[in-house]
Amino acid sequence: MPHARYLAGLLALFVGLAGPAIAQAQQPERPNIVFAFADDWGAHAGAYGTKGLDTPTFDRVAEDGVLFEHAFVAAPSCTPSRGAVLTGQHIWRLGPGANLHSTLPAALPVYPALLEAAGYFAGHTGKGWGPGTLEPGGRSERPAGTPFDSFDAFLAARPDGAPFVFWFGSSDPHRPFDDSLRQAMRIDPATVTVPPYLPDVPTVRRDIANYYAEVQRFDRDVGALLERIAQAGELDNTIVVISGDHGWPFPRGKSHLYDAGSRVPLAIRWPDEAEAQRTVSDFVSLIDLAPTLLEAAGVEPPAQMQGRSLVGLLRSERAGRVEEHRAHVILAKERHHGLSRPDSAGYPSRAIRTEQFLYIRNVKPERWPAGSPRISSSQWIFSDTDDGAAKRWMIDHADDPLVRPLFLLSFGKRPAEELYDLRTDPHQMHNVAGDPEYAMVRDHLAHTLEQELRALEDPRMIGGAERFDDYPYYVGYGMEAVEPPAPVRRALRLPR
Ligand SMILES: [Ca+2]
Repeated sequence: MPHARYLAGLLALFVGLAGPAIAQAQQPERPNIVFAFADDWGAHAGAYGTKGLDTPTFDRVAEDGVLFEHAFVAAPSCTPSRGAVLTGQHIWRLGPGANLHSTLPAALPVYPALLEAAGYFAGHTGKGWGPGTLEPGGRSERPAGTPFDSFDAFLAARPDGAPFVFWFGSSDPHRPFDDSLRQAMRIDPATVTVPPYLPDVPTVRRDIANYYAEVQRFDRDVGALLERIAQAGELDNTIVVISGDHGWPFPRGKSHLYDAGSRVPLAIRWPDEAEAQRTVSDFVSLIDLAPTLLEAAGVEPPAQMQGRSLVGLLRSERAGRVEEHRAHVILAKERHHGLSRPDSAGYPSRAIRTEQFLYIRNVKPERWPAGSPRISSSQWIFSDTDDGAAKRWMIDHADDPLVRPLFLLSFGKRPAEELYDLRTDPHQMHNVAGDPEYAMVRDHLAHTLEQELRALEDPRMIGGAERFDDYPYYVGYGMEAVEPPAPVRRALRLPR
């Protein structure tokens, strides 16, 4: 916006001549920024029509602002997803930060620090960047801002008059789950929706209901936070963003590039700037948030940020498809759990998600996508999928003829290319990459993906990608070779 910049320049000149008293009077009040970030929350909320799940806070923020139908993470794994949000860059630009339990090199600018340098007061509670270890990356400050025990402590430490940027990091709805929370919240497993890639059995229903309970706890905690901001008289000058770091922790969800792993809720409320009651269907990536928040605060995003500011979209007053160029997102995975495969190898893959299609390129199809069935870490096999009731049930029943097709979708090997037609297959279960009818679509998407990855300087395209398997995994426990359980061995036709 050259016009705005010109005006800002004039203002700066005027301020320089006239002194700070005028500056105070002329400068528009900069908005506070609150980012409420759930851990493992897929696109499930009342506002999205999820039955049996009560999310009044998220729904209200969506109602008071903009609800995004097509919001995706950069990667379906905590550490890289959070690193991408903070830096506004794709995960392959984060060096070791592309992997789980890694580090985030100090040379990468993060939006809370940039806002802090511009006079904001920056802090966070709970889970910020991570899990990982900052020291090897040479970083001395926490990427999400100074840690505080509570929002009240953060507010009390804020210098008079400074706008604030606050990261509310929850550990909900991350596993392990707790039956008693579900019972206290009175969530009836009979009312949950079981997607067709999971077996519809009581154990899975209870597991989903337990997940709903933690989503509701997150929503309640965000509600209490917003109440505190309102009591402090700041809510009308606060941008509120609510989202999650990747999809739900179920088979074929977290750690996978399907929607179940990569699509997340997103609502943004920006009083007086973003017209309320709008549902936007543009494809947005959470890497767009960093440049958005910087621009909203009047700070120029650094050139290396690859996300594209949503400020224009937020101010547009339009609903549905708003900005033509937001027609797809790019997704990536390198290494999730570091003890899933021999030699700590990852499962590198890239994807492009358009309105109608999901196209995935698996770079190493000879590897196991959810982890090897012959390696255990902390008593888990298939470590890329978190341990839990649904996963265990599928392992125990892997060779049941009715379960085996679903088991193979979540835990079996995958071809180099996957293509899903979302018009007929919204849950992305029927790979049509080899279907001659889809050859043109497949080739077009493969070409578009490759072009974009090159333009975005992905080592998987331009060279140097071997290092992603070599970066250290900063976790103490070890891996051991195991014999797969009999149902798994039979389902996968593995020799003894
Ligand atoms: Ca997570």
